[in-house]
Amino acid sequence: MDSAENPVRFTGLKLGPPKTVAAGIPAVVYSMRHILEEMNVFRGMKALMKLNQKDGFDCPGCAWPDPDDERSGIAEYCENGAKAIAEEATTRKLTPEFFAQNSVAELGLLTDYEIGKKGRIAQPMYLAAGATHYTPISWTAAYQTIAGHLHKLSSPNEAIFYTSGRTSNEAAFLYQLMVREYGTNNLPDCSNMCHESSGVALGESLGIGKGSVTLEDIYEAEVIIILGQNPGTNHPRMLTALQKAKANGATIIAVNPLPETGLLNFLNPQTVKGILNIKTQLTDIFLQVKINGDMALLKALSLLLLQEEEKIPGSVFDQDFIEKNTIDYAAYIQHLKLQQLPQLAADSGVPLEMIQQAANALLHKKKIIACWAMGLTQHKNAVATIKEVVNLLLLKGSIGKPGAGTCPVRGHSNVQGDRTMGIYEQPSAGLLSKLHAVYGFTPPQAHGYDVVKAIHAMHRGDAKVFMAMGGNFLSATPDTLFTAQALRNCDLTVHVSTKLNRSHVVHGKEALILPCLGRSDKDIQNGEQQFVTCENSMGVVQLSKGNLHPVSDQLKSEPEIVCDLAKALLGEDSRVPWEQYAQHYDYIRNDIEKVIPGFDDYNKRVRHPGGFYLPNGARQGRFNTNSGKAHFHVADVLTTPLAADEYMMMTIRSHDQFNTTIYGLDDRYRGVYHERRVIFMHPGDIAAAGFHPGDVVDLYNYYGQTERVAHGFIIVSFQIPEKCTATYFPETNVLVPVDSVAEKSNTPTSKLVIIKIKSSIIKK
Ligand SMILES: Nc1nc2c(c(=O)[nH]1)N[C@H]1C(S)=C(S)[C@@H](COP(=O)(O)OP(=O)(O)OC[C@H]3O[C@@H](n4cnc5c(=O)[nH]c(N)nc54)[C@H](O)[C@@H]3O)O[C@H]1N2
Ligand SMILES: Nc1nc2c(c(=O)[nH]1)N[C@H]1C(S)=C(S)[C@@H](COP(=O)(O)OP(=O)(O)OC[C@H]3O[C@@H](n4cnc5c(=O)[nH]c(N)nc54)[C@H](O)[C@@H]3O)O[C@H]1N2
Ligand SMILES: [Mo]
Repeated sequence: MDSAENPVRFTGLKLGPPKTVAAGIPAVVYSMRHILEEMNVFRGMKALMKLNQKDGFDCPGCAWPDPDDERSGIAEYCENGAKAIAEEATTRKLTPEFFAQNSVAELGLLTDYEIGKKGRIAQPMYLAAGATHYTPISWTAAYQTIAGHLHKLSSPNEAIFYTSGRTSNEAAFLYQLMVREYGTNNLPDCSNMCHESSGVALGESLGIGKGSVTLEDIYEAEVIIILGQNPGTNHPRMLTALQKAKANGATIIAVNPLPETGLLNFLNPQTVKGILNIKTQLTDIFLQVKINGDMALLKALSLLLLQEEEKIPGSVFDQDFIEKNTIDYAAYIQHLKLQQLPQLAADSGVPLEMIQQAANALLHKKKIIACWAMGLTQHKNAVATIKEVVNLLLLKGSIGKPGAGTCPVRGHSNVQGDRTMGIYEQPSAGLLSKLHAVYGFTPPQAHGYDVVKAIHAMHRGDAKVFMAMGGNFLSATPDTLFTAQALRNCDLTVHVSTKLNRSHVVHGKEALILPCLGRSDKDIQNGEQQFVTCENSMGVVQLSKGNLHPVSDQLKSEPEIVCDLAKALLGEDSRVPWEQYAQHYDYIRNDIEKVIPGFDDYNKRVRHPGGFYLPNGARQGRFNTNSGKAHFHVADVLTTPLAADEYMMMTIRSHDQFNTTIYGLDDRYRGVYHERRVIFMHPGDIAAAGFHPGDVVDLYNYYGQTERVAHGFIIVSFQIPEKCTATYFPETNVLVPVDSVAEKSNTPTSKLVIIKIKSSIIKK
């Protein structure tokens, strides 16, 4: 088996009933268990006390915002935030002896779970050409190695600079600055695999690639529609906000192929009611769509509303808003009228009566919020579907007013900030001319590679150096074996990382691992403690200041690493004051303010407890599109024809992981314990195919005449629609074809992979 793949090793599946309530006391117990496995009580409590506090650090978990007003003094975090901290603040570390004892080939035999548990990387490590083991290297020699390789390239466009979404604003700004002064826009990021479709759709529809709502809006909303998102696991603090909305009378509609526990009921562990076991029912209407049935469902909702509107014009739609603020309404209505309700219901997988019930809930409401995540963004027609969400909001005038709007719930804690700072392979002309005006160098104009294009470029041999500011490129990207070959083709791969991961063991001819401080670590430069800043999912910029003693004195902060590398790479000719930036981060922020709109008075405003909101046109009802109006968009429903032995597979997160970081082997809410190699199937499908729950199967994909196979998955019978299946990411990324991407956003279609399921040769 290729070391790029997770080895097939069964860990002993146990099944229980799926949970009906999320959070509550068990969540508190589980989070403490994870913390105590990794560090002593004192260090654990020290970290948790500062998590998401106004003078503390931003949770490295998700990008859900913190309340503007009161924050719980001791616990403004969730179970999975605590796990993220346990993972990062662990006192285990990887010494040079560890790397001397374990060859790269041996490390490749570990599962992602085992790799992650090894601890923090404690010193820079180098893998020489042809070597079997990583050996320690000085920081200076590491920078010289990278600079040497980059200078040898025949064009800066032969290098790729990836970013994952934990990188702070300061580090991200410096990184894109270094990369552009060096001469390329090859800045792919995790966003390309995540909310890129949201950015494209919202940009074209509403003139801003970000969501429009604030937390206050959530509290005020009359109806909240949650599509393709599992907040109980991935954004647990959102449940508190939804609970508040419910208390204010909101109706919640959940659209998902799975009855996710977090969407159903919630016990808030931070309230007396929660501790006394008094649960809040969150979802009022659950619409169990088929995978990618959302577009048909949304059209059915709009059509049902249209039928009522036509009976009494102005009673359902906000005609005033439509008239003043939108274009292409007539074309959209004409298109809607051509749709057939029974067909839409069939395509969505939801009975028409249920859709009618949801339409009734929307009928006379004007304050509607739509929240979504990967269940919408990672499909071939993702951009069109998200535009369809916007169409529905526009019909109701539910945008640019309190209690209403768009809420793409971001993933990584600073993924939105990284983009704001210019981490983008398609920079705007505005950004480039600002960089020129402020620094005096001429940035490259040609667009660079996104993630999928970067994989192809390395595979073809057109790109030869790969550097990553965080993340786990190999495991996060599609088509694992293809991507592995792409990385192996490189002359040099470099990772700035906190923890060991599979991308370190699937490497270029030479490889470097540069260990950096994490969010929870204390960052001291020039004798003074520094803070960095992050932007959350709702456009609030806040400071983040770690408070733990780093596990090794050889760790450097990301901003310092970029400054030092830039000096080695760009030398005396650089127009950027790298030396000064590394002295104190206020200098970086002073210059960010000159380049990036919305950051006036940055250093002052970000020191204000709770930070500040970035400007957001759509929030104020201004649409910065080419027409100056919000756009209705017309697109047809996309169906996926399947042969009798084919199924749709979505790749999802378990409750015990953060992307490719595996905290544990349980998926508690779904009732799956101690095993990740499972495939969720409908009981009828299991029987029809002649399988039994517990059987071990291999999964195949044949996109583009290439056979892709993932061996060894145990069938779990689950309440999932027929012909739909689910497996965990990243184990099944081998099956996601690199060329199966969303139109316009180029995001891999990780939520719809066509598979065949066959009995496995592997035994449990
Ligand atoms: N603890 C924890 N927190 C995280 C992360 C983590 O891994 N662990 N990851 C972070 C990141 S980077 C991100 S992007 C977010 C991800 O947050 P989510 O998007 O919630 O993550 P996924 O597990 O990919 O879940 C997608 C959800 O969409 C549903 N779904 C799949 N296909 C469809 C479809 O076609 N239609 C509909 N309506 N639903 C569908 C799935 O059943 C599942 O409930 O979370 C962030 N927060
Ligand atoms: N099949 C499938 N594939 C997917 C998805 C899916 O749903 N299905 N989801 C996609 C999504 S939404 C995303 S966002 C991507 C995620 O892609 P990535 O962001 O590339 O992956 P992560 O697993 O979040 O990266 C984890 C690594 O980041 C490093 N790290 C952690 N904290 C820090 C830090 O503070 N600084 C630095 N420098 N490094 C740090 C650690 O070494 C850790 O091993 O995966 C995508 N891939
Ligand atoms: Mo993400």
